[in-house]
Amino acid sequence: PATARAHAALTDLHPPADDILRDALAGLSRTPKRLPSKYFYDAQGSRLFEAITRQPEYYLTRVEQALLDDYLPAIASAIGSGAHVVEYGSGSGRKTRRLLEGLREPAAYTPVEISRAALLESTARLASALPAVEMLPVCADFTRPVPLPAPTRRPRRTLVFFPGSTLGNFTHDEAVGILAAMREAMGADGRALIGIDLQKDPALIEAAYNDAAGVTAAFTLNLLARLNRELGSDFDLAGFRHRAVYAGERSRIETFLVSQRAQQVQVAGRRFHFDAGEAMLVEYSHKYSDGGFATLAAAAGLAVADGRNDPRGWFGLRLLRP
Ligand code: AVJ
Repeated sequence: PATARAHAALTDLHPPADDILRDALAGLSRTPKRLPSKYFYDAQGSRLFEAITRQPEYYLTRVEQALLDDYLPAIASAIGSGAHVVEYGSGSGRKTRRLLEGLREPAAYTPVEISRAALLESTARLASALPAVEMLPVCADFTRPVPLPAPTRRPRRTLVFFPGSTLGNFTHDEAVGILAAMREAMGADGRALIGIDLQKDPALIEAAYNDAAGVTAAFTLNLLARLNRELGSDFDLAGFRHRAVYAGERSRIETFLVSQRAQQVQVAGRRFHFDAGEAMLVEYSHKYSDGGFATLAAAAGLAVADGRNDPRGWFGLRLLRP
Protein backbone atom coordinates (compact mmCIF):
# COMPACT_ATOMS: atom_id res chain seq x y z
CA PRO A 1 0.00 0.00 0.00
CA ALA A 2 2.86 2.38 0.81
CA THR A 3 4.32 1.80 -2.65
CA ALA A 4 0.95 2.29 -4.33
CA ARG A 5 0.42 5.57 -2.52
CA ALA A 6 3.88 6.82 -3.46
CA HIS A 7 3.19 5.98 -7.10
CA ALA A 8 -0.23 7.58 -7.08
CA ALA A 9 1.08 10.91 -5.78
CA LEU A 10 4.08 11.09 -8.10
CA THR A 11 4.47 14.27 -10.11
CA ASP A 12 6.66 13.26 -13.06
CA LEU A 13 8.61 16.03 -14.77
CA HIS A 14 11.43 13.62 -15.62
CA PRO A 15 13.93 15.09 -18.10
CA PRO A 16 13.26 13.59 -21.54
CA ALA A 17 15.99 11.83 -23.57
CA ASP A 18 16.26 14.80 -25.94
CA ASP A 19 17.44 17.00 -23.03
CA ILE A 20 20.26 14.54 -22.40
CA LEU A 21 21.07 14.42 -26.12
CA ARG A 22 21.06 18.20 -26.46
CA ASP A 23 23.23 18.67 -23.35
CA ALA A 24 25.66 15.91 -24.40
CA LEU A 25 26.08 17.31 -27.94
CA ALA A 26 26.54 20.85 -26.59
CA GLY A 27 29.13 19.75 -24.01
CA LEU A 28 31.08 17.59 -26.48
CA SER A 29 31.18 20.53 -28.92
CA ARG A 30 32.89 22.81 -26.38
CA THR A 31 36.62 23.30 -25.87
CA PRO A 32 37.54 21.84 -23.44
CA LYS A 33 34.79 19.20 -23.64
CA ARG A 34 32.45 18.71 -20.70
CA LEU A 35 29.38 16.73 -19.68
CA PRO A 36 26.87 17.76 -16.97
CA SER A 37 27.23 15.87 -13.68
CA LYS A 38 23.46 15.72 -13.15
CA TYR A 39 23.35 12.86 -15.67
CA PHE A 40 25.39 10.63 -13.34
CA TYR A 41 22.18 9.64 -11.56
CA ASP A 42 20.40 6.99 -13.59
CA ALA A 43 19.44 3.81 -11.69
CA GLN A 44 22.97 2.38 -11.96
CA GLY A 45 24.60 5.74 -11.10
CA SER A 46 22.38 6.14 -8.04
CA ARG A 47 23.41 2.65 -6.88
CA LEU A 48 27.08 3.50 -7.42
CA PHE A 49 26.70 6.78 -5.52
CA GLU A 50 25.19 4.84 -2.57
CA ALA A 51 28.25 2.56 -2.72
CA ILE A 52 30.53 5.66 -2.68
CA THR A 53 28.91 6.80 0.58
CA ARG A 54 30.00 3.48 2.15
CA GLN A 55 33.68 3.85 1.15
CA PRO A 56 36.05 4.56 4.06
CA GLU A 57 37.59 7.59 2.26
CA TYR A 58 34.23 9.24 1.50
CA TYR A 59 33.74 11.02 4.85
CA LEU A 60 31.01 13.44 3.69
CA THR A 61 27.90 11.29 4.25
CA ARG A 62 28.98 9.83 7.60
CA VAL A 63 30.13 13.16 9.03
CA GLU A 64 26.99 14.97 7.88
CA GLN A 65 24.75 12.22 9.31
CA ALA A 66 26.39 12.45 12.75
CA LEU A 67 26.27 16.25 12.66
CA LEU A 68 22.59 16.20 11.72
CA ASP A 69 21.75 13.82 14.58
CA ASP A 70 23.54 16.12 16.98
CA TYR A 71 22.01 19.34 15.63
CA LEU A 72 18.42 18.07 15.15
CA PRO A 73 16.91 19.12 18.48
CA ALA A 74 17.99 22.73 17.85
CA ILE A 75 16.69 22.60 14.27
CA ALA A 76 13.35 21.19 15.48
CA SER A 77 12.83 24.09 17.91
CA ALA A 78 13.83 26.63 15.28
CA ILE A 79 11.38 25.19 12.72
CA GLY A 80 8.38 24.38 14.94
CA SER A 81 5.56 21.98 14.08
CA GLY A 82 3.67 21.26 10.85
CA ALA A 83 6.37 22.01 8.29
CA HIS A 84 6.34 21.06 4.60
CA VAL A 85 9.80 19.59 4.05
CA VAL A 86 11.04 19.94 0.46
CA GLU A 87 14.21 18.13 -0.47
CA TYR A 88 16.24 18.75 -3.64
CA GLY A 89 18.11 15.69 -4.88
CA SER A 90 16.77 13.34 -2.21
CA GLY A 91 18.76 10.26 -3.28
CA SER A 92 18.26 7.32 -0.91
CA GLY A 93 16.39 9.42 1.69
CA ARG A 94 18.44 8.10 4.62
CA LYS A 95 19.15 11.55 6.07
CA THR A 96 15.57 12.56 5.38
CA ARG A 97 14.17 9.89 7.65
CA ARG A 98 16.21 11.21 10.60
CA LEU A 99 15.16 14.78 9.80
CA LEU A 100 11.44 13.93 9.51
CA GLU A 101 11.59 11.87 12.72
CA GLY A 102 13.40 14.66 14.56
CA LEU A 103 11.09 17.51 13.51
CA ARG A 104 7.82 18.28 15.30
CA GLU A 105 4.93 16.67 13.40
CA PRO A 106 6.01 17.52 9.85
CA ALA A 107 2.89 17.86 7.65
CA ALA A 108 4.28 16.82 4.29
CA TYR A 109 7.42 15.78 2.47
CA THR A 110 8.26 16.60 -1.15
CA PRO A 111 11.41 14.93 -2.50
CA VAL A 112 12.53 16.41 -5.84
CA GLU A 113 14.80 13.85 -7.51
CA ILE A 114 16.05 13.36 -11.09
CA SER A 115 16.40 9.56 -10.69
CA ARG A 116 12.92 8.07 -10.92
CA ALA A 117 14.06 4.70 -9.53
CA ALA A 118 15.72 6.26 -6.46
CA LEU A 119 12.73 8.55 -5.92
CA LEU A 120 10.09 5.79 -5.95
CA GLU A 121 12.14 3.44 -3.80
CA SER A 122 13.00 6.00 -1.12
CA THR A 123 9.48 7.49 -1.03
CA ALA A 124 7.92 4.05 -0.58
CA ARG A 125 10.33 3.31 2.27
CA LEU A 126 9.68 6.66 3.98
CA ALA A 127 5.91 6.36 3.53
CA SER A 128 5.76 3.10 5.47
CA ALA A 129 8.08 4.39 8.22
CA LEU A 130 6.27 7.74 8.57
CA PRO A 131 2.56 7.18 7.82
CA ALA A 132 1.55 10.56 9.33
CA VAL A 133 3.61 12.51 6.80
CA GLU A 134 1.97 13.22 3.44
CA MET A 135 4.35 12.09 0.67
CA LEU A 136 4.39 14.28 -2.45
CA PRO A 137 7.32 13.07 -4.62
CA VAL A 138 8.31 15.01 -7.72
CA CYS A 139 10.54 13.46 -10.40
CA ALA A 140 12.30 16.48 -11.86
CA ASP A 141 15.57 18.26 -12.55
CA PHE A 142 15.73 20.80 -9.73
CA THR A 143 18.10 23.04 -11.70
CA ARG A 144 14.99 24.12 -13.65
CA PRO A 145 11.90 25.70 -12.03
CA VAL A 146 9.86 23.02 -10.23
CA PRO A 147 6.22 23.80 -9.32
CA LEU A 148 5.72 22.32 -5.83
CA PRO A 149 2.63 20.21 -5.03
CA ALA A 150 0.33 21.65 -2.34
CA PRO A 151 -0.07 19.51 0.81
CA THR A 152 -3.66 18.58 1.78
CA ARG A 153 -3.23 20.16 5.21
CA ARG A 154 -1.95 23.72 5.04
CA PRO A 155 1.66 23.61 6.33
CA ARG A 156 2.90 26.19 8.87
CA ARG A 157 6.09 26.82 6.93
CA THR A 158 8.34 25.34 4.27
CA LEU A 159 11.72 23.87 5.10
CA VAL A 160 13.95 23.22 2.09
CA PHE A 161 16.46 20.45 2.83
CA PHE A 162 19.54 20.34 0.60
CA PRO A 163 22.10 18.03 2.23
CA GLY A 164 25.22 16.25 0.98
CA SER A 165 27.02 19.38 -0.28
CA THR A 166 25.15 18.87 -3.55
CA LEU A 167 25.28 22.66 -3.93
CA GLY A 168 29.03 22.16 -4.47
CA ASN A 169 28.39 20.38 -7.77
CA PHE A 170 27.35 23.69 -9.36
CA THR A 171 29.25 26.72 -10.56
CA HIS A 172 28.98 29.90 -8.47
CA ASP A 173 26.31 31.37 -10.73
CA GLU A 174 24.31 28.14 -10.86
CA ALA A 175 24.50 27.82 -7.07
CA VAL A 176 23.18 31.39 -6.66
CA GLY A 177 20.35 30.50 -9.06
CA ILE A 178 19.43 27.35 -7.11
CA LEU A 179 19.51 29.20 -3.76
CA ALA A 180 17.38 32.00 -5.23
CA ALA A 181 14.84 29.42 -6.49
CA MET A 182 14.76 27.93 -2.98
CA ARG A 183 14.15 31.35 -1.50
CA GLU A 184 11.23 31.71 -3.91
CA ALA A 185 9.87 28.24 -3.05
CA MET A 186 10.13 28.66 0.74
CA GLY A 187 8.27 31.98 1.00
CA ALA A 188 8.79 34.81 3.46
CA ASP A 189 8.63 32.59 6.56
CA GLY A 190 10.52 29.63 5.10
CA ARG A 191 13.90 28.19 5.97
CA ALA A 192 16.53 26.14 4.17
CA LEU A 193 18.84 23.58 5.77
CA ILE A 194 21.95 23.17 3.61
CA GLY A 195 24.86 20.74 3.96
CA ILE A 196 28.26 22.07 2.92
CA ASP A 197 31.61 20.31 2.69
CA LEU A 198 34.25 22.56 4.26
CA GLN A 199 37.80 23.39 3.20
CA LYS A 200 40.34 21.05 4.79
CA ASP A 201 43.60 19.20 4.09
CA PRO A 202 43.51 18.63 0.29
CA ALA A 203 44.85 15.07 0.78
CA LEU A 204 41.69 14.11 2.69
CA ILE A 205 39.49 15.66 0.01
CA GLU A 206 41.34 14.01 -2.89
CA ALA A 207 41.19 10.61 -1.17
CA ALA A 208 37.39 10.96 -0.87
CA TYR A 209 37.12 11.33 -4.67
CA ASN A 210 39.69 8.63 -5.48
CA ASP A 211 38.65 5.71 -3.27
CA ALA A 212 40.98 2.70 -3.33
CA ALA A 213 38.19 0.30 -4.33
CA GLY A 214 37.57 2.31 -7.52
CA VAL A 215 33.87 2.91 -6.86
CA THR A 216 34.12 6.62 -7.71
CA ALA A 217 35.92 5.75 -10.96
CA ALA A 218 33.08 3.34 -11.84
CA PHE A 219 30.55 6.07 -10.95
CA THR A 220 32.26 8.57 -13.26
CA LEU A 221 32.57 6.08 -16.13
CA ASN A 222 28.88 5.15 -15.78
CA LEU A 223 28.14 8.55 -17.30
CA LEU A 224 29.53 7.28 -20.61
CA ALA A 225 27.76 3.92 -20.17
CA ARG A 226 24.51 5.82 -19.64
CA LEU A 227 24.98 7.85 -22.83
CA ASN A 228 25.67 4.58 -24.70
CA ARG A 229 22.50 3.01 -23.22
CA GLU A 230 20.18 5.97 -23.74
CA LEU A 231 21.58 7.72 -26.80
CA GLY A 232 23.17 4.75 -28.60
CA SER A 233 26.60 6.44 -28.57
CA ASP A 234 29.73 4.28 -28.80
CA PHE A 235 32.04 5.46 -26.00
CA ASP A 236 34.64 2.76 -25.31
CA LEU A 237 34.71 2.73 -21.49
CA ALA A 238 38.18 1.13 -21.48
CA GLY A 239 39.42 4.14 -23.45
CA PHE A 240 38.76 6.66 -20.64
CA ARG A 241 40.03 7.06 -17.07
CA HIS A 242 38.63 8.84 -14.00
CA ARG A 243 40.77 11.70 -12.65
CA ALA A 244 39.76 13.83 -9.65
CA VAL A 245 42.09 16.62 -8.48
CA TYR A 246 41.68 19.33 -5.85
CA ALA A 247 42.16 22.78 -7.41
CA GLY A 248 43.09 24.75 -4.29
CA GLU A 249 42.92 28.18 -5.92
CA ARG A 250 39.26 27.45 -6.83
CA SER A 251 38.52 25.39 -3.66
CA ARG A 252 37.00 22.52 -5.58
CA ILE A 253 37.48 18.96 -6.74
CA GLU A 254 37.49 18.86 -10.52
CA THR A 255 36.66 15.46 -11.98
CA PHE A 256 37.63 14.54 -15.52
CA LEU A 257 37.35 11.59 -17.86
CA VAL A 258 40.72 11.39 -19.59
CA SER A 259 40.99 9.83 -23.04
CA GLN A 260 43.66 7.11 -22.97
CA ARG A 261 44.39 7.39 -26.70
CA ALA A 262 43.39 9.35 -29.77
CA GLN A 263 39.86 8.16 -30.60
CA GLN A 264 36.58 9.01 -32.28
CA VAL A 265 33.18 8.75 -30.63
CA GLN A 266 29.79 8.79 -32.39
CA VAL A 267 26.79 10.39 -30.71
CA ALA A 268 23.51 10.57 -32.67
CA GLY A 269 25.32 10.47 -36.00
CA ARG A 270 27.85 13.14 -35.00
CA ARG A 271 31.53 12.28 -34.64
CA PHE A 272 33.73 13.73 -31.87
CA HIS A 273 37.50 13.44 -31.77
CA PHE A 274 39.46 12.96 -28.52
CA ASP A 275 43.24 13.48 -28.40
CA ALA A 276 45.39 11.11 -26.33
CA GLY A 277 45.39 12.55 -22.79
CA GLU A 278 42.49 14.91 -23.50
CA ALA A 279 40.54 15.64 -20.30
CA MET A 280 36.76 16.11 -20.38
CA LEU A 281 35.32 17.88 -17.32
CA VAL A 282 32.40 16.00 -15.74
CA GLU A 283 32.01 17.38 -12.19
CA TYR A 284 32.88 20.10 -9.70
CA SER A 285 32.63 19.56 -5.93
CA HIS A 286 33.18 22.91 -4.28
CA LYS A 287 34.51 23.12 -0.71
CA TYR A 288 33.44 26.11 1.36
CA SER A 289 34.76 28.45 4.02
CA ASP A 290 32.30 29.89 6.58
CA GLY A 291 32.54 33.35 5.06
CA GLY A 292 32.52 32.15 1.47
CA PHE A 293 29.26 30.28 2.00
CA ALA A 294 27.58 33.22 3.78
CA THR A 295 28.56 35.46 0.85
CA LEU A 296 27.15 32.95 -1.65
CA ALA A 297 23.86 32.75 0.28
CA ALA A 298 23.68 36.54 0.50
CA ALA A 299 24.00 36.78 -3.30
CA ALA A 300 20.71 34.80 -3.45
CA GLY A 301 19.03 37.01 -0.82
CA LEU A 302 19.46 34.47 1.99
CA ALA A 303 20.98 35.02 5.44
CA VAL A 304 22.63 32.42 7.69
CA ALA A 305 20.25 32.23 10.68
CA ASP A 306 22.12 29.43 12.43
CA GLY A 307 24.68 26.74 11.73
CA ARG A 308 26.95 24.07 13.11
CA ASN A 309 30.12 22.22 12.04
CA ASP A 310 31.22 18.75 13.12
CA PRO A 311 33.96 18.65 15.82
CA ARG A 312 36.79 18.36 13.24
CA GLY A 313 35.37 21.19 11.14
CA TRP A 314 35.07 18.96 8.05
CA PHE A 315 31.41 19.46 7.23
CA GLY A 316 28.77 22.05 8.08
CA LEU A 317 25.01 22.49 8.20
CA ARG A 318 23.53 25.96 7.74
CA LEU A 319 19.99 27.14 8.43
CA LEU A 320 19.11 29.95 6.01
CA ARG A 321 16.26 32.47 6.06
CA PRO A 322 15.16 35.07 3.54
C1 AVJ B 1 26.38 14.49 -4.92
C2 AVJ B 1 27.55 16.22 -3.83
C3 AVJ B 1 27.04 14.30 -2.69
O1 AVJ B 1 30.20 15.90 -4.95
O2 AVJ B 1 30.66 14.78 -3.16
C4 AVJ B 1 30.69 11.82 -4.93
C5 AVJ B 1 28.84 13.46 -5.69
N1 AVJ B 1 30.90 12.68 -6.89
N2 AVJ B 1 31.83 11.36 -5.49
C6 AVJ B 1 29.96 15.00 -4.14
C7 AVJ B 1 30.11 12.66 -5.83
C8 AVJ B 1 31.95 11.87 -6.68
C9 AVJ B 1 28.74 14.10 -4.35
N3 AVJ B 1 27.45 14.78 -4.01
